[in-house]
Amino acid sequence: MSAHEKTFPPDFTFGVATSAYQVEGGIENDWSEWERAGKLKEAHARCGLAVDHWNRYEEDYGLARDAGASAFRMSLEWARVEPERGKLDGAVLEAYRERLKKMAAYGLRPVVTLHHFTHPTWFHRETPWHLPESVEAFRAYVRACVPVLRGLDALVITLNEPMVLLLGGYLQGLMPPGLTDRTKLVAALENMVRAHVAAREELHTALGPVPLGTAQNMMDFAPDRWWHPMDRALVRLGTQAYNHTFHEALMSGRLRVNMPGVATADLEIPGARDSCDFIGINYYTRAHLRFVSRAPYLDFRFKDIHRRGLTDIGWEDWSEGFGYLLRELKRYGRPVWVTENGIDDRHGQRRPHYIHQHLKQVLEAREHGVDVRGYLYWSLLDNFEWLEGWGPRFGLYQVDFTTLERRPTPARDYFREVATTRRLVSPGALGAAPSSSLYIGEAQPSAAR
Ligand code: IFM
Repeated sequence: MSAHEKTFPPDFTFGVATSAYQVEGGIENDWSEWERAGKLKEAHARCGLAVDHWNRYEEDYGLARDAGASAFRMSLEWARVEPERGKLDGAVLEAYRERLKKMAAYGLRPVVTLHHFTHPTWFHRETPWHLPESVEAFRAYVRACVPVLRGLDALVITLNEPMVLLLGGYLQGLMPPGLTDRTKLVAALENMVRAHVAAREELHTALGPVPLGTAQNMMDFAPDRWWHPMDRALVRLGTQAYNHTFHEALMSGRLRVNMPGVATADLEIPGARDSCDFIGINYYTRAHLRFVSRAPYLDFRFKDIHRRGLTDIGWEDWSEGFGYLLRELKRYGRPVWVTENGIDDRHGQRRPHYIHQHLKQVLEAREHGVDVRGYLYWSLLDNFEWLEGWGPRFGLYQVDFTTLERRPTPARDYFREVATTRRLVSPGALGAAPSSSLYIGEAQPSAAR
C-alpha cells in the first residue's frame, strides 16, 4: 500500500446500516412502552410506523444499491420473533428469511444484528439482563433465528452498543429498563458478555463458523479541564471501560472493569476467550469528561473546540478521534468493520464532508496496518432516533415523515462516487456545497494525548 493511499482496495466493503425498531414500524416492544410512558424528550413522540421499512424493504434495498452499497446492516426484532415468552412467530421468521434472500439478490451482503437495544415486552419483567436467566432467554431467541441465517453469506453482530444500553438503562435510567442501580449494572454487563458467548455457541453449532462479532460504540475522550488531574484520570479510566471492556472480554475471556463509583468487576467468563471474529466500531464523536463530587463522579459534554460547528444533535465533529480509535484497535489483531458512522445533518449539506473526513481516517488507519474491511454508513434513511424521536436526520436519503417519500441527499451521490470508483475524491470535486466553516486549519489532538 502506498504511503498516501487514496483508493480503497476492491475487496473493501461500502455499505449502509439500519436497525429494526428505527425503520420497520408497527413493533410492540419495551421501547414502545417507554414512549407511552412519556419518556422521550418530546413526551408525545412515538415511533409508530417508523419509516415503514417493513413494507418498503424492497424499495429500500434498491436505494442502498443506488447509493453504491454492497452490504446492508439490519437487525432482527426479538419482539416480533418472540412476542410472548417461548412462543415463536413462524411467519415473522419466514418474512425475515425472505427479506435477507431478497437483499442478497440486490447484491447486498447482509450484516445481521441480533440485538439492537430493544426487547420483547416480557423481557424486563421476566428475565432482565441483571438475572442469569437472561442468558438462556437470549440463547433461545438466537436458536430460533438459526433458520433465518442458514446458507447466507452474512456477518453477524450479536449485540449492538451494549455499553450504551447498560449505561442508559442501568445507570442513568434514560432507556428501558430505566434503572439507576450500579449492582445490577455490573450483573447485566456480565450477562451480556455471557449472552454473546451463548449466541456464538448456538450459531456455530447449527451453522458452522459464521463470522461473528459485536458493534461497540466507541468515543474519543478528552479532559474537560486539561490541567485537572481528576478529569485526566477519568479520561484514562473511561476510555478503557467504555471503549475496551467488551473487546477485551471477548479476546481474553476475562471481564475487567475499573470505574470507581460506577462499576468494578474482574472475573473469567467461560467460552468468552477468542469469541469474536471481527471488531465492530460505531463512531460518532468525542466527549469531554469532568470530575464531579457526587456519584457517578463524572459528567460529560460535547465541545466545539475547533469551531467546526457541533452537529445538529449537538455532538462534536471530530474525525481525528476516529483515527485514534481505529489505530488502537490494531492491538486486537482482528479484522475491523466500521459498523456505524454518520452525522445528524438536518439540511444535508455537511454530510459529504463528514463522510470524506471519516473515510480519510479509514485509509490512514489501513496505512498503519489496521485491517479495516468495511464501512457502513449510519444510516440509509432518516429514522427514529430513540430519546430524540423524530428530530435528527442521519440518512443518505431524507425521509418525509408524513408521506414517507425517500429523497436522496447530496451525500448519497458522494457516497456512491466513492463506493463505485473506490477513490476518496473530495466532495468539492463533485460540486458538493463547500465545507464553509468546517476544518479551519489543522486540528490538534485531544488534550489528553
Ligand atoms: O441511531 C443510533 C443507533 O441506533 C445506534 N448507534 C448510534 C445511532 C445514532 O445515535
